[in-house]
Amino acid sequence: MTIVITCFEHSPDGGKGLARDTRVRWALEEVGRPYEVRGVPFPKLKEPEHLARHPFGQIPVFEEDGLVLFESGAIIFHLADRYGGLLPSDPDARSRAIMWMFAALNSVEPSILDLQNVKFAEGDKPWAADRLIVVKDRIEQRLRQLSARLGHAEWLDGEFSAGDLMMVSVLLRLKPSGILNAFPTLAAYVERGEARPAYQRAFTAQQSFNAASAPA
Ligand SMILES: N[C@@H](CCC(=O)N[C@@H](CS)C(=O)NCC(=O)O)C(=O)O
Repeated sequence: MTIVITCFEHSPDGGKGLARDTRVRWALEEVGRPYEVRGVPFPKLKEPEHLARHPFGQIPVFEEDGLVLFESGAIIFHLADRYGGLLPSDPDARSRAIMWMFAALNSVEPSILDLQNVKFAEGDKPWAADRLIVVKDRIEQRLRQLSARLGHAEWLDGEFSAGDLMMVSVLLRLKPSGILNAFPTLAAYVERGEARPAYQRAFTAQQSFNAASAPA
């Protein structure tokens, strides 16, 4: 059964690993499943062929043996649930790892996305500078709370889990802003995630894919 993931034909970040296919590639590498990649050009994202796979016309999409999944959280949970290795066997620890996946996606990622929106999509609005201050405050508050919880631990709850994979992936999106530098505990946590061989393979794969499909 071949796994196929769909990503941007040319990622807007040019292969810096910030598009959400990287987290799916990382999870696939962690659980040891080979996969193929379908690149979709930006204009085709909102066309019927892609919308049949992803109702919001986005990436990533995951396909395996007739199963089609969108939403990076759902895809990574599916991989962790089906293939093992990313969720603890102890039921309570498993629930906590899933809790951290939700925390990353629902309580940490939204303000990070707001930062990208206010910088790039809304930068020309008259209120952009004020909004930037509010959004940065919100991010920093979350990072202070997360940093306090992580403390000196290596990972969020014992062994590395899908919760860490998701949290590190979300925090990585802050890298270009430099905000993480003020949170050394979290910066070191992100570095531990990036140092994992599975992450390295995923990063290199998305980078090579982007290099190969870059316009001449
Ligand atoms: N909640 C979704 C968000 C998906 C998403 O925003 N994907 C971006 C790329 S990382 C995208 O496709 N953007 C293009 C668009 O929205 O048109 C997930 O986690 O998979």
